[in-house]
Amino acid sequence: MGFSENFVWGAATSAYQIEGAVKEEGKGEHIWDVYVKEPGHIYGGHNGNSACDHYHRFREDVSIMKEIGIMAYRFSIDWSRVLPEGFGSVNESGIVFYDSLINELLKNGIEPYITLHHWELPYEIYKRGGWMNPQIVEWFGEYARLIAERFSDRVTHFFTLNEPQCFVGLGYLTGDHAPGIKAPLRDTFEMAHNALKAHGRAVQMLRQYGKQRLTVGYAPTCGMCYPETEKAEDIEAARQALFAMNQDDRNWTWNVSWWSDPVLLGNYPEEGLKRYEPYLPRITDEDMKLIAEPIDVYGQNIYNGRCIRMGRDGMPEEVKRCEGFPKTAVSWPVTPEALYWGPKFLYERYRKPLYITENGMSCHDVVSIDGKVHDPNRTDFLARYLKELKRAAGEIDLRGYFHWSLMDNFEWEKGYSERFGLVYVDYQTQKRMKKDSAYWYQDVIRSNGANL
Ligand code: GCO
Repeated sequence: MGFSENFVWGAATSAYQIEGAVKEEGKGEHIWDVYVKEPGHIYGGHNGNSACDHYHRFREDVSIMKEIGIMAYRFSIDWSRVLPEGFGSVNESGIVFYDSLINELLKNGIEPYITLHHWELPYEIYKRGGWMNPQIVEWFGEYARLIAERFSDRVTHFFTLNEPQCFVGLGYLTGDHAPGIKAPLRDTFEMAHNALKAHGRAVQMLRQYGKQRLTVGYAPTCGMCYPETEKAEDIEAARQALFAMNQDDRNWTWNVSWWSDPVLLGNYPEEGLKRYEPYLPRITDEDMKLIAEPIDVYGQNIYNGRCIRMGRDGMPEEVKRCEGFPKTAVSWPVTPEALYWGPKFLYERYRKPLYITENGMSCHDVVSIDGKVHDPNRTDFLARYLKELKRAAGEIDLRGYFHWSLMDNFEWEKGYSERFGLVYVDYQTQKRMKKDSAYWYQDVIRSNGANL
């Protein structure tokens, strides 16, 4: 077995992390444009004002994708670039940019996959309560309608939300991301509920205003789990741990089922409804029907996972990592098993065709004395992870894999200190350079993973 013959090999980015041009041609402000201005929020005082200057260099970036053989490109639309206030008047220059990007991709035989929201919340909507304001459901729906009306004649793949766990959890629980608020738990559940309703409303509007049959998905992330051994009890322990609620309420957003059961099964998990009862908003049957608007595919961003075994007490327990456990430059653990067990567990529960919408790692990439960027850690990481994914591909309906990221970019609160790209970016000159891993990935794509 192996990857299906029409398996999609792609790469992913997001608007604020690569575009730059934050004040150009009518773009409105979003919460990250504001958040980066405050000292102390971003490593080194970095910001996305120029980023990778993709707004002006997108044609060059598309040609690099073509050279690598990338089949699909997952990018996000900056909501405030096309709707500066978040609603109301359209910024036609913003539309022209995404129009040109889509046309360039199609001209080069690369399939566009649009993410509607990758954390770029318009500041005018934030000022009106943002995710706390139930009106955001309609505002997000109207935004989705605009995108469907303008681009669905050429784009048929859409993901609604990227990682609500992050934009709610890091934005409003820990405050490590924009807008940097430590909100009351009660508020974060209200925001989460509104975000899920907004997802459902966007699905409705994409269906209603789509110019053709669209494939609509959703791209959450999670704290993945994998079993210490392949003994049945350890596998069951890992499955239970993956879909259980987080034991620390102040980190509640890092679970899968609270964010995906409503979308794919039509209900919040019972365990959460009990545990979080003191913090829950009013939840109606109508809300749950909207959230569960049928989607076609499920995305998941998987970077690593926790190792779980069944404890003597019959409860799942996490296995402590040994000293010197492999980790990436950003100190994330290297756990290839997560890319077999994650897809397997998720497909078992949701029975929905799956994309890995993000996976990759950060390295201390530099231009070597020979003028090349050698990143053996990344090719080793990818060889291990994709081998595990290939095993999953033989067992579930696995549609595609988007490497995070196409190119080095603005890594949120870490600024430009972390490099995740297949393509090296010199931020002073904006020169791009394919790393060794880009050539390796090219062979994976050409052989459809036969070389793994
Ligand atoms: C995320 C975001 C990406 C990150 C990437 C590396 O998953 O956090 O979708 O924007 O840059 O994951 O952290």
